[in-house]
Amino acid sequence: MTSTTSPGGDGSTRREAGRLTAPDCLFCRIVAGEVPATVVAENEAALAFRDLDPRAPVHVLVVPRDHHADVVQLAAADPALLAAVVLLGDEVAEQESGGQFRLVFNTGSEAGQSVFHVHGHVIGGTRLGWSPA
Ligand code: DGP
Repeated sequence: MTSTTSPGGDGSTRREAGRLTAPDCLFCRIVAGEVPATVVAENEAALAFRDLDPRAPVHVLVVPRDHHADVVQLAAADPALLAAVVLLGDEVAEQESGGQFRLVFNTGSEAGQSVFHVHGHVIGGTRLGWSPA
């Protein structure tokens, strides 16, 4: 069943088959299997797949299956889902990076966010320097 309510508080979201989705959202399309991605871990709530443009030996994106534009909107709307995203990131890091990792949520275009479906960058597999700029 499809409804046009916007329980995420974002006028562009829709609930489809029990999931919050947004039209034309790239990561919603990856979650739906419409756009291919290399999935490395998943559960009921979230999906982890390799970044197309890796910046480190381990660079995986963790996303909630539901559409929320950024990490602040996700934290406000569904804190348990944010925790599920973080824990899936930890699972990926345990598999691929000895359990040590950086988790980055770019928030806003000035901060480097280019896809407005919240995603954490799980970065690791090497000793990381600190160079946010
Ligand atoms: P951000 O700039 O923080 O919004 O990160 C978006 C990331 O998404 C960026 O590192 C590249 C990645 N990306 C963009 N398009 C695709 C895609 O189609 N597939 C995959 N796997 N990653 C993508």
